Amino acid sequence: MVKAVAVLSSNEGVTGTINFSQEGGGPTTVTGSLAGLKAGLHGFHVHALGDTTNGCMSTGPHFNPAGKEHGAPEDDNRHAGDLGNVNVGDDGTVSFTITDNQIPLTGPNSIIGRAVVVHADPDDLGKGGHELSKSTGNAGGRVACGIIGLQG
Ligand SMILES: [Cu+2]
Ligand SMILES: [Zn+2]
Repeated sequence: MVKAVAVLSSNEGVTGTINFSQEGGGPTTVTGSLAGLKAGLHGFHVHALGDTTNGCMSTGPHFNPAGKEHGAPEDDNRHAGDLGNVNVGDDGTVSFTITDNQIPLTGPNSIIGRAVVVHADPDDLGKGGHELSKSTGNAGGRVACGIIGLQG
């Protein structure tokens, strides 16, 4: 079992912790809790870089080792980092579990050292018809992010 964690930081009062675990070559389980967000859907992605020298802006684009277009987690044509949306309740919090096959914690496409990013707006999953739909899902600003690091 390989485990990893990302502690989110934010200029906008958002807090949260995201845990990752993977057994052998199986899927990765992502378990998170977030607070301080506005209610509704927020895009949630793994971005390519674990660089927060310029806050969440320097974490690069969505992690995309296969060179695909932006999509939904269940799509064949998606970035590996496309984890869809999290649905925040009226109290500004959300707890969630995601299972995904494209974000391993070991091997050449490992997400260790990359970043998780929570966005201001919903991810349209590539289907919104906006000029940004096929690259970012038009999910708006980056309100919180954290670097994915190994956990014992
Ligand atoms: Cu993102
Ligand atoms: Zn994407």
